[in-house]
Amino acid sequence: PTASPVAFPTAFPPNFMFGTATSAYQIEGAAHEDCRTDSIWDTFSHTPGKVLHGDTGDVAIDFYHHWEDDLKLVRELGGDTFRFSIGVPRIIPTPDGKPNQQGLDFYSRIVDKLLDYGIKPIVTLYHWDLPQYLGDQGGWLNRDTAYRMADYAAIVAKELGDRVDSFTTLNEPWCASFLSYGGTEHAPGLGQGPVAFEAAHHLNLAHGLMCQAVRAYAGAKPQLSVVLNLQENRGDSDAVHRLDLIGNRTFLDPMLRGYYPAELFAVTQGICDWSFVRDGDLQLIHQPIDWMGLNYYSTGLVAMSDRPQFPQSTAASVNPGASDIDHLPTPGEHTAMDWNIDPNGLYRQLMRMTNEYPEIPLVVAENGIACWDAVITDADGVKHVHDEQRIAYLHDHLAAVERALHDGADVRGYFQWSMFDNFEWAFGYERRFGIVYVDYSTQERIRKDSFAWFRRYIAEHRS
Ligand code: PNW
Repeated sequence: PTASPVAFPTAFPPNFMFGTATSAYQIEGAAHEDCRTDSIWDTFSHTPGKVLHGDTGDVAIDFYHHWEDDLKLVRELGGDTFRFSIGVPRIIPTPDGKPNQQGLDFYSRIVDKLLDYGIKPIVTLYHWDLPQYLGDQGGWLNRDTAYRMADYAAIVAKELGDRVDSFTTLNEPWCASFLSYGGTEHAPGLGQGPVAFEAAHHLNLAHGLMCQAVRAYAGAKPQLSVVLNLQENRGDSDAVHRLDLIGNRTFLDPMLRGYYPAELFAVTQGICDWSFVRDGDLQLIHQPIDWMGLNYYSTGLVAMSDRPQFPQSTAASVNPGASDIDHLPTPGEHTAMDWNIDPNGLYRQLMRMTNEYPEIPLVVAENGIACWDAVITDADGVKHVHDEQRIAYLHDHLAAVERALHDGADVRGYFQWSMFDNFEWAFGYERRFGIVYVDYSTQERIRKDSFAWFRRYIAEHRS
């Protein structure tokens, strides 16, 4: 099936949420101001060789000091919502668990300003900046981390829950477990393959406990959600099936169904005994939620190889239990991340969720593209960024969302990643995802052409 062109009238339902997304460590800077302490990403980015060019989030786009002007840009864009995350080490900077009022006040001011502007804040509670003191105790391999994060969620819900009615527990637990504990590319970069399942289980547990904490302490009836980056692959059907089991159903099934699939235990036999799953955990994880966020960027191409499935149970691997699967070069146009562009992958993913988990409303919580953006001064003497590739990408992916809506998917929102250029994790500042360009030497903000394009798109499509 193909996602474009769209041959029917606009499908976006009333109250569809258009917006953009950001996360704390990627934009804020001010790493040691107002009592903030290190997160595992501060430690990781300051470890030589981990992040491209040795970039760190120490300054980032200095949103901590530019937030008022930056939120004016958010208002100018005209979206209904703004998705941002709370920096955990600003809120609970020390192992004693005491809340830091300066940190809470920062986010409280942001919430108030957004509400002033008529923009709905969507608060992500965990976007990867685990306090280093929890990292020192094993991070997500320590079951206690889930309980500590629930305590943190309760504090945020108490402080902001009178004004914020939409909380996301976790952003992309796959990255926070498989890329971070299985592989080496994300903090803490442990690289111990199969332990990723244990980290994933503790993240699942944190999701359930955080849902309970927010529900207990926030206002009337908070909207709860979680955001996953489902591995979207094509190619050999056995390979696609196994990667879906390992990377996707490890999160989808416990969260939405209250079980781990039996096939997952079978596939991981010999590398993971799942003894970390305790009685009652699955009931805790299986909390009612209001929507499932999906972050979609690209589609992979996979095939079975001649290698054995388990060379070494402790080998670094982002896909433990899949070492016999090859990731092939993808066809077609690629982005500055070298990710291929496949809007139909977004359509397929939305329809797959609609068919297999029909009860849960969906939100495209991130979608966007890194481009080799360049600032040029046009004849008008004004600085421009002509990012036609980004405009085409957004256009085609929004068309895929429209097509999925038309075909019965219950999609409630679309968030472009990202409002601003920012710290792109292991790729530092070289890769730019923003619709607003940031000059990192002056902190000047320059609206890219895609900003004007998305602004008009929202104005024309919101109801
Ligand atoms: C997501 N991968 O990260 C995050 O939610 C954002 O913070 C990030 O900036 C954005 O996508 C763009 O990368 C991912 O390697 C990072 O599969 C890496 C992967 C997937 C998502």
